Amino acid sequence: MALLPILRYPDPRLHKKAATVSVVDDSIRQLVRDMAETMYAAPGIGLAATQVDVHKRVIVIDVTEDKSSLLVLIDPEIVDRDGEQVCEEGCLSVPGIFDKVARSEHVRVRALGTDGESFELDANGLLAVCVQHEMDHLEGIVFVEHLSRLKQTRIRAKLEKQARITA
Ligand code: GNR
Ligand code: NI
Repeated sequence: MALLPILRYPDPRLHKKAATVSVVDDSIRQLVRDMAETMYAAPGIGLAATQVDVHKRVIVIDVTEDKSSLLVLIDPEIVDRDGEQVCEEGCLSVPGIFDKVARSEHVRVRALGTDGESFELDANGLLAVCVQHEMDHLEGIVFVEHLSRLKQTRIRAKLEKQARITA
């Protein structure tokens, strides 16, 4: 097991597009274990491989209060969506920044599990938000890119200043 370092916005590596996995082998299962450990330690409710500088389509999520239900999505695709919800989002790659983003209320996702088998999942509410937030990461999109250009500029300046102080 290993804790992986999490990239911080505005790192350009957060904008890389992740590659399809197709074959779930032991190296992918090891990545999933390390990502789960990193997510729980952070703590966060989700983590995309992009955030740990691995550009493969792998996501871990656990939205339960007691951290009892790890969900692993490999090569996820949204096969259906409806409705709209607005949720206050945060991101482990954008520490200290929280803002409202509009997402679909419901998504149906098809993905591979750690056994390499395809399955489908219906997600609503916070789980649906988290799935969409993590799938954005795999496309190189950080949640702040859903905000106004003015907010993005301010957030970038704030995090660049923070990075200079902590460097
Ligand atoms: O821990 C996280 N919390 C969160 C809250 C509202 C909407 C989305 C999220 S995901 C985030 C972890 C993270 O950055 N995943 O990429
Ligand atoms: Ni995030």
